[in-house]
Amino acid sequence: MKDFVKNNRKKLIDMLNENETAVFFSGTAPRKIGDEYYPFSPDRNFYYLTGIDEPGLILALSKTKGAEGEILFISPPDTEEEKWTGAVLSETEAANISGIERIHFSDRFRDFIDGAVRSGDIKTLCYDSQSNDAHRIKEYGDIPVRDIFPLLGDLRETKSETEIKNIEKAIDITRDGIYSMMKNVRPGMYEYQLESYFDFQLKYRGIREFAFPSIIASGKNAATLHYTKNNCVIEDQSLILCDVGAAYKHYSADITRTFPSGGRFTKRQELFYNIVLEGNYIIRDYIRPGLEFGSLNKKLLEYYYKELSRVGLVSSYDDIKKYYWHNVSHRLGLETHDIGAKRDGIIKEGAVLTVEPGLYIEEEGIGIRTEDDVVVTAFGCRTLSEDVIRSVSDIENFMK
Ligand SMILES: [Mn+2]
Repeated sequence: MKDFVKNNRKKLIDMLNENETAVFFSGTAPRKIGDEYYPFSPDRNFYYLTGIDEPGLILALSKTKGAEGEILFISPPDTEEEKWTGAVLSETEAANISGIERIHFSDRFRDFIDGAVRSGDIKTLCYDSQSNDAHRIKEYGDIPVRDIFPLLGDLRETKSETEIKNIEKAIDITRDGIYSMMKNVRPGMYEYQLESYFDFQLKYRGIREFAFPSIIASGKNAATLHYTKNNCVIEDQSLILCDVGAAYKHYSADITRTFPSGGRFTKRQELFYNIVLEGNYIIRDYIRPGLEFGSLNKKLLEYYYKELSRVGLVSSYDDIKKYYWHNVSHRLGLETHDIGAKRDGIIKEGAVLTVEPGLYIEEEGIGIRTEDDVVVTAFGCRTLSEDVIRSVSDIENFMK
């Protein structure tokens, strides 16, 4: 990760104007209740630029008189606190992970800003408007500020080899968790009991971080897109939609597979399952650089209209939204719904996207989604989750 984050800093500094300093905070763990805190998760832009997973740090990147500057401010050691929570990151560790040479303690950060403003080295302070610590920028006085979040969106949209490898690793572990659920599901068990097979696989393999709360939705529960209660009994002959993801080095996998509780699809389930699966293939075939992001969903809706009217589910284009109302794709990376150049921008080579057509026929207790993760290549895309089985025959054979 060291070369990767060094390169990211270089690219960001190149995008700064003369006498601008960009400031990033690693963040803090949010308080839960009393003296309990939620697990710490680093600010993703800070992490993208340093590779460091530690609260209370500040990064300053600057361009002054044409020279590039990088300073990392870390927490000073606190021997009393360390007896409770362990040692904080040392200067050497911080330097080794990030490749940053100038490291100071964070109690000097204020002096650094004040001094640089007085000397004229800082004329504009750049900050990330989407950071949880964005409000802190006002603490440093009446300096002109500029929002640098859009530049990070540009940078983070295109993934490096290191990032693709991290996502692939997250996908591998996610696949094994899904397979464990397919192997162990029995009608009559609770959705959360099925979920525990996924959780076990992750933790057993050293993964403590989920990309997002797992959705284990059987029957009509699958029609609630972000169903995470996972507390219903799995009925015989029902479909179970599992939308799950491990995170590896904070890079997310996001995979959905839908399979029958008894190991065999009914004819009706198979009919709709195959329509969704074909939609998944059509969109993956269609993706290429230069397309408008929104065109992917249009493509799916055209196909759905043709197929769903053929089988008599819809009679007008408008009817489709009763059965499918989300989007077929989003960016994936350090965040599960990752940031990018523009919300409805153009698809770029090197971007990682999900492909996730779904169909939810609540009155029949059928909810289906088939979600894969792809990286956009020069002429199309490569499916990172290619080997996670998805056809009816592969799933039925596997579950036998
Ligand atoms: Mn998704």
